[in-house]
Amino acid sequence: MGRFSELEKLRIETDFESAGYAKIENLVSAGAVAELVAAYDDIIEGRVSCGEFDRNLGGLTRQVMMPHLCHPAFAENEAIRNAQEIAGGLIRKPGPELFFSMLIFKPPGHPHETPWHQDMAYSGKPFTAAGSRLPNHAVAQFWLALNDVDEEMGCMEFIPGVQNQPMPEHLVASGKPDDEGRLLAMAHPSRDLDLSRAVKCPLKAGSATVHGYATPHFTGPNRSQTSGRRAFIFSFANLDAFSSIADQRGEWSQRPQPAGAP
Ligand SMILES: O=C(O)CCC(=O)C(=O)O
Repeated sequence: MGRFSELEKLRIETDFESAGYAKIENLVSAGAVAELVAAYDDIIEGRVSCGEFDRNLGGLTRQVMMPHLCHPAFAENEAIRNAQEIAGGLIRKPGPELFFSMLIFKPPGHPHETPWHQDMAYSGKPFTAAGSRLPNHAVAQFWLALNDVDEEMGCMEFIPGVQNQPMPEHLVASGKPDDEGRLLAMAHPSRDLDLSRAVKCPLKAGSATVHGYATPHFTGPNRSQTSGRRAFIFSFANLDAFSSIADQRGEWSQRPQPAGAP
């Protein structure tokens, strides 16, 4: 017996397809949250070193890339196992393997937002050209809250239903354009998105959102003065969805580029 009923899987797939993202209550148990928090804090507090994978996104926000390479708790765990049950349906490919993972940590009082962007913008360097199209189901990216996260702490926000439109213009918001850790942002979010339709997704610890490669999203600063915002983010990719449009992608590589992709 898996984590998800057939009905719940169908609801998540339907939301992902129509809105570009879905919310998943209790992706993992409290026990799994406690194990992941302990591992997370080992890295964030410096007891376990991730070397050059531990950096600041755009020079601003702590981002640890591929934490499974430095801490075994992130390589195999309940979050990945449970997400795997539904990821195949989301990316339309059975038996998906983990593609990419990262931690994005916003300590108490962290002043920086993660600006509106689509993850597919990171496929090109410095960013994918405006007007490009990639199927939203090319990637399913899970954003797991490891503590309660509300709007004040910088929860995920999405614009639903625009994931099949051509990609709006992005720019390098911060960092060097050729750096893997550059931070990208939509150039004209209030012109290209209807921000009044933004849906905020506060989450309890252990719950998650999952969004596709072309779904616009944003997180605000962490205004809490007491709680850090711990997000464990990981994705599954349908590489066929990339190769099927390879000839339209100019200089893009055959493989989606996860590095830096928040
Ligand atoms: O956690 C954040 O601040 C941003 C996360 C994000 O952009 C993503 O998961 O794609």
